[in-house]
Amino acid sequence: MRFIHTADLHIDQPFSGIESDKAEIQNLLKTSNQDVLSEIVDRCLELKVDFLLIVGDTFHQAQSSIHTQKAIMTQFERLQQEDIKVVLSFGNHDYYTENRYWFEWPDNVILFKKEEVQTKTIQLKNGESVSISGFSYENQWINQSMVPFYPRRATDTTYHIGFYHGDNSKNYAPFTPGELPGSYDYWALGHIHKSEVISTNPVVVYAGTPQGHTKKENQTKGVLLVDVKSAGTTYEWLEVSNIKWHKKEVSISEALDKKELLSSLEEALFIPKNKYSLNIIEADLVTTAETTRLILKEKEEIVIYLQEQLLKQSGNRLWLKDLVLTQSTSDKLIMGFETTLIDDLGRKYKTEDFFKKTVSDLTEQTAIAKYLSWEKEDIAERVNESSQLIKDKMIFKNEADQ
Ligand SMILES: [Mn+2]
Repeated sequence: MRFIHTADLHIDQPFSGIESDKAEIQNLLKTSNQDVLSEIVDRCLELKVDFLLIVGDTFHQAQSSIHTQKAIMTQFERLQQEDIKVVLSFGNHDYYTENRYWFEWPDNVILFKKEEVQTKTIQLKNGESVSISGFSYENQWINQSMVPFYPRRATDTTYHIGFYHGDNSKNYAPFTPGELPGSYDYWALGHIHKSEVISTNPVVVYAGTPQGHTKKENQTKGVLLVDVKSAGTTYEWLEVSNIKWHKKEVSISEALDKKELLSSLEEALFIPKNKYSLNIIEADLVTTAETTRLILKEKEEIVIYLQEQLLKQSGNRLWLKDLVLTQSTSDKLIMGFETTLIDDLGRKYKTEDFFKKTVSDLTEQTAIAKYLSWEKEDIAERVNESSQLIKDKMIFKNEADQ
């Protein structure tokens, strides 16, 4: 038995943080989500899978548009023509309500519509069969674990797989993957957008979203191609995304003049041609205090300039989302003495007489004095806090080359 497992397509979710008014980019963003689904369907056809399993949140909104619904139905019809089934459940984003759909689902689509664990059976072309257990959301939240409702492994089908859309927080059918029946051949998880293999025996996997929509969603691996045989379950990731989010660290440690700086940045941010239609870059620039000051003065203009240059050089494949400035630690004040000196000074200030003499400028002012009085313990505490503050702000001789 062979199938593809995906989840959390969020097919009508916009991409956050891309403000280009270029028509090419606008068009790409408009069609990108649907291209991802089309790519998944291409893979199903190529690899001749038995079915495509989608574990919730196919739509970003409970009320999806006619346009999006039609696009999805069209893709599912492509699978129907090759007699490939689609097993679809609904998550917390696209929780199921019957009257929201404008079209009949094609006959090859097996829907889980109920907020209760159900088991459906598929007869495979090679004579084998599979039981599939899982549930959908009919509300935005499910506040109880659904784990207790999963049946024992079926004895009347060759295989048994389960799916679960949720996590361990209180609104999303709270569970931990370790509680799921271990006798199933595969557990297809949805809801968490980061792709993650939770366990290999049994195989329990969060597919993650196949297409990231925000800068945080840069750890997605695609969809899973799963093969289940009597000898066991194997899987591999298939990358299907169009738009790739990158977090790129760029370091410029030498002092550069303005002209050199711009060309160095252009060079450092460039990503050679790859399979993605668009690469979104969030750059973290680590540089000297001087360069940081130089860039900060005209940051907005610099970013706009770099965006234009990168688009042009890459043939509209690169989009600089932001340039975050981090000052390198080499600019921290390096002291010519060691931390022990601070401790020595601290001991001196902790003696009551010395401390009181030091703060006498304050305590001798009558308006202030009535609010200030220090017990011995207070003094020690103040001095310790101050010493720590100094240690945090500076780099000392004994730490400088660490
Ligand atoms: Mn979800």
